Amino acid sequence: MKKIPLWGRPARWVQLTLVAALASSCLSTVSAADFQPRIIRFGYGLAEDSNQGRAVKYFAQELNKLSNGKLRAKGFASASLGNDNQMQNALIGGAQEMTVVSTATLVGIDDAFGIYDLPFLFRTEQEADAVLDGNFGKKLMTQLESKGLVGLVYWENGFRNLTNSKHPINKLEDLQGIKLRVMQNPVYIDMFNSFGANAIPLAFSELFTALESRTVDGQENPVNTIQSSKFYEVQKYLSITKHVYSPWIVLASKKWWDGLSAAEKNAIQQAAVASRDFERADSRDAGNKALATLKLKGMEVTTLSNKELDRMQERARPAVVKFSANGHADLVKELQAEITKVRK
Ligand code: TK8
Repeated sequence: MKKIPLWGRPARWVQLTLVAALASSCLSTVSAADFQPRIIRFGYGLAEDSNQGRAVKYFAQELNKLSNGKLRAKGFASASLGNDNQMQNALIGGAQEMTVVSTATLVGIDDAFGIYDLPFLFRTEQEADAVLDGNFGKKLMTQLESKGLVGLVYWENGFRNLTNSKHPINKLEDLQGIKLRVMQNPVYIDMFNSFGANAIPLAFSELFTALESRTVDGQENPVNTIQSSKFYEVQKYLSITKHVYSPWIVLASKKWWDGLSAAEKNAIQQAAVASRDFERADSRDAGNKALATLKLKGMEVTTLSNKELDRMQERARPAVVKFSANGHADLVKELQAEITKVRK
């Protein structure tokens, strides 16, 4: 039977508008039912005015939009909820909802996370993005669930460089006897000891004071962090070594996550992906400017030659061999194969 319209066939744009209006009203009904008002405590180690702080803020804004204002992430900067390890444990226990930490500091929970710290692994940020966002990075993230953590995305901490207060470092031998703070991770300890430095593991939250009081002579971190943590106030020499590409990982408490609705989980995932893209672009942009700023602040910058970097890589080989031998040989091979694939 032929339908007789009550009025003339509506113009195409009217049809489209009606469909859009209907769709959005459905969406908002769904979200009203599926989102509970929640405050999400999102702790992080760096200053509010850092690439980390800006990305946490961006995440909070995105999540706010995606949940119609129901899910409110509140950032806690400068390790005010605890250092990386303490926050991981707070997430596992359910006392805190979210954090972003260096993957390197996860080794106490899953020692496979030492893999990203093997020296001179990635050559470019793009290689790192492809491996971290691909199957390899996802697999490692998934492993964390059995430990009580949900990995959401990787952000960029960045290529790490050396600073110290003693003298310029132009070659491997210049590191001899330098008391160098490293992250609490055996790969770093082995690596810097093999370079001849005296590696001292310490939480990031204690680092500025340790440098200021000269408990340690130096440290290593990306230029963005050297700037946002004001290390230029207590460190004179910066050496561009890019010895490790260091990822950050955004984590949620599994205990908390399991109690969320599908819509809430979905919104958090989506906001996390958006924050990842924002953070990487922002970090790279800030990184390009940071070196000039650090020079203006009085730092003396040296860039190590490729020959010296090759020597460092060679010298650090035992750290790689040891990590492999500690039950990670297959994982190392798998990662090397991934990198080769990405490089082609
Ligand atoms: C911040 C740390 C920092 C890391 C370090 O909490 O400890 O040196 O590079 O970014 O995770």
